[in-house]
Formats: sequence, structure tokens, C-alpha cells
Amino acid sequence: MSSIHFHDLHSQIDRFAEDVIAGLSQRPATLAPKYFYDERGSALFEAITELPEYYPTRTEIGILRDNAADIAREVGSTSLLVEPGGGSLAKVRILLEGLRPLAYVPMDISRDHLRLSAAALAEDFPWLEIHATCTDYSRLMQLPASTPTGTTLAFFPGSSIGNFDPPEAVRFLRAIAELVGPGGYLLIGVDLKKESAILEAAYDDAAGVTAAFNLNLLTRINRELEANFNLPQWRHRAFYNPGPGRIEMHLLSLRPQQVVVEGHPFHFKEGETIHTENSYKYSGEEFATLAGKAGFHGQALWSDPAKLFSVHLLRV
Ligand code: AVI
Repeated sequence: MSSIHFHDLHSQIDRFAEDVIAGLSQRPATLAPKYFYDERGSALFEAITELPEYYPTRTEIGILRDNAADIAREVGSTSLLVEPGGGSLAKVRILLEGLRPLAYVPMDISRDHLRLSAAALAEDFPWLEIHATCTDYSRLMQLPASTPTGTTLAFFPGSSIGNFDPPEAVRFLRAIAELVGPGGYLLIGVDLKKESAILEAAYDDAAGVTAAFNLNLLTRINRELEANFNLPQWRHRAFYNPGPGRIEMHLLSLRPQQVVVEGHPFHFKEGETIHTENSYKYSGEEFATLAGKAGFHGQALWSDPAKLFSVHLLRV
């Protein structure tokens, strides 16, 4: 029987209301992409990962499958496997048999989603000790007290690193380096730079799922905070900005309007946007340089034949 433990570190650090009010007070207005993932947002994200235009998930899964034995050989024996932002915990399944860690610590901000995914994983991997940890890993990168010590591998797939601005990414990678300690590893998925038409289709799909995902953030604010966003007056916009090398997602105000959030009025002109997400794309060398600033050196690098996506194994 697998042992499963649940640790809730999130209640200490919930700042949704403060972050929304601060973000909407800025010009350009911004909202943090980590807030996309309420229950509906998490379900919409799962749907995005299956869209024909959204290549990163299926490409990364292919890379992990094709190279799982190689990855296990490179890392050697692992005591602890930590996954910040595990979500559905689907990709780790590809690695578990090869790595055979003593314990696995998935961390996620979305409490119920994490509980369900961890329970399903426990059924399929009865030998594994699981410490499901509800936390905002971008703020609190901390292991629960009762996890085993020894060689630690952090797993951060999905190119979620692209959702941080480069200086934040370096800070986040430093926190991972500290968590895994000297000799510890990071296996990380990074989306590669490519033709902008491929990128833009991936973030503005024909079926409108990404648009629904982006707009759901306003629905969440209306529901969880006292707010009155009028959804038909906002539109999803996504484009590649080649200077910084990132996809930007925005919500476009279709007319002049006022929105009230917890008693704070915010005015938006027609054409003004709320910037909701960046998704940075890196060449292999650009990412290795970034990771070097956080104290990691490259041990191995895998990619797919079309060079859409990369998986780096880094070591402290
Ligand atoms: C979670 N993250 C890596 C996704 C991305 O591709 O940046 C989030 C996403 N946003 C729109 N589509 C997917």
C-alpha cells in the first residue's frame, strides 16, 4: 500500500485580493498567471494541452518517453523527487519506474486538483510514499518536515519556467537549487524559440479554449472577490513579442468601462489591456546561461526531431 500524506501550506499565504487590486492599479494593468488555476481554469488548461495547436505537452511527453531510461541512468539513485506545480501529475508517471524514488512531493496551488491527482497516482504506484503539498511554490518553496533526505531531483516540466520573467526565473531556479542542495538535480522542460505563426496558433486556438481560459480569470475574480467584470466587454488577445522572446496574453477592453473590485473602482479605455501572462521561449544556449546564473550546470539536453521543445537535466 502506498502511503499518502497531505500538507497544506497555502492558507498561510493567500493574497489573491491584494494581488488583484495591486495589479489592476498598475498601468498597464496586470494579473498574475498563477491565478488562472481555479477548478475551471485547471480543467481548461487540461483541455488546452490536448488541442491540435498546443504542441508543448505532447512533444514533451514524447521526449520524456523516448529518453526515460537515459534520464534514469544520468540521475542515478534518487531519494526524493519534488515537483513544483504538479497539476495532473501525468508526466511524472513516465519517470517513476525508472527513478524509483523513496518519496515524491508534488506541490500545487490548486488544493482539490492536487488531492485527486495524488490519490490517483497512489493507486497506480503502490510502492511510492507521496507527500502532496498545497502551496504557492512561487512564494514558498519548502519541503514538508517528514520527507526523506538524500539525492533530490526537482522536476519542473511544461515550460512553466517560461511564465516567469527572466530575473524571476533566476530567483525561482536559485530557490530550487537551494532546495535540492549540492549534487542535487533539476529536470526541466523549456519551450524553444520557433516561427511566430506556430507559437501564436498555440496560444489562440481555433476552438477558443485558450480564450475561455484567459477570460475565466475575470469570472474567478467576480466570484471570489466582490467584483463586476462584464465578460462580453473583454476579448482574449495573444501574440509573439520577438524583442523579449515571449508570447504575451492580454484581455482587451472592448469599450470604455469601469470595474469595481472590493470597493475599488478601475477605469479602462477602449483598446486598453490587462496583461495576464508571458510565456518566454528560449534557445538551448539561452536557457543554459539563465540556469547558470542560478548555480546550475548542464548535464544533459534532450529534444524532439522538429526541435519544438527541450528537456534539460541540470545539476548544482
Ligand atoms: C503553464 N504554462 C506553461 C502554459 C504556457 O504555455 O505558458 C500556460 C498557458 N497559457 C496559455 N496556454 C497555456
